[in-house]
Amino acid sequence: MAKKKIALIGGGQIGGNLALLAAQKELGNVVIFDIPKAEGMVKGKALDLMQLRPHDGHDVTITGSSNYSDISGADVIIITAGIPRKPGMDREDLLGINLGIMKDVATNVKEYAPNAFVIVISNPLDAMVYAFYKVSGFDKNKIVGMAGALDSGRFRAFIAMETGYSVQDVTCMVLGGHGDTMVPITRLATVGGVPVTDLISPERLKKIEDRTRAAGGEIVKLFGNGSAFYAPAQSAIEMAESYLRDKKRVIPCASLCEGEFGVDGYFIGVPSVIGSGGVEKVLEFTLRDDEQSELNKTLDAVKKTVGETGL
Ligand code: TXD
Repeated sequence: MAKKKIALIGGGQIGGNLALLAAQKELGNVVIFDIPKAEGMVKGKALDLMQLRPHDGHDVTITGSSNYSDISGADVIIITAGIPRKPGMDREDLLGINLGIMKDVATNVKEYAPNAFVIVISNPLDAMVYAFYKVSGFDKNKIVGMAGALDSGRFRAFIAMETGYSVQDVTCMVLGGHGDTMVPITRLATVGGVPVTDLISPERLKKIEDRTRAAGGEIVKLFGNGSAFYAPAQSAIEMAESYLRDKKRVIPCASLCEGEFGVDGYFIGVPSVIGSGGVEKVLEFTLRDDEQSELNKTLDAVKKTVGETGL
């Protein structure tokens, strides 16, 4: 069977790690695309990764380019094009610059890879995935935003750090916008099926929820320049793999809701089934009143930023 093709639009901190992870999982041949001034960087990363292959034994090709024609026919597109936050910035502060970039990216992806499954990572995430949808005209099931996988992973990591139990056995979900108003659904979090509310005090759980919401900013502050990239890259690769291998994983993703959870016409973090059809289904479930009001609050934040796109 012919190898799949994964095109990474943006070959920076996350993009470079996406290329490494995609190659190591042999998801397909990888093209790292970036703007001309970064062409040397992506060609260098691609060459370095080609030289890593003998150690890993993964027979895929990795190339770097600043020519959009090189993404032609990609099966999966993962977009990190844009600038990351600096300390003191909210994700929403990136809108002005990253919206212009996303419009350009969407136009080119529509031209060169019209049948791809598109995973948007760039911030402000919920507005950027919406912008891609509006500009590209792609079907809603072929576009998804990566945020909930990362935020839920952070929540899981903090629960495992608190309890000392294996991260493998911690399950939970974080819904809503990728921002300070995101909604950890703590009542459904378990360690090996045991509710976390039976393992961790309410006070500690509140601190873990707050740390999850602020986790991106915590790393931005530590770095001083740039934001997280290892966990975001792995989170997006899980989504790409579920699409390419039709795994039907249920992952919190920014998917277009058309009535689910009382949301209509916005991309927001919800449990999403990812398979060969792309976002095949949003798994809706009954929220408690307090959870629904938190979701409504995060939806208001998403609506505000989406409104500023003018799309
Ligand atoms: O969970 C999430 N969705 C977030 C997303 C998690 C972490 C980071 N988040 C956002 O991803 C972050 O706020 C940024 O908006 C993006 C990318 O973060 P990254 O850390 O990878 O930023 P870099 O290292 O600056 O890489 C961005 C690359 C860089 O190489 C630029 O040259 C390139 O984007 N770029 C472009 N590529 C293609 N086309 C255009 N127009 C373009 N402009 C810049």
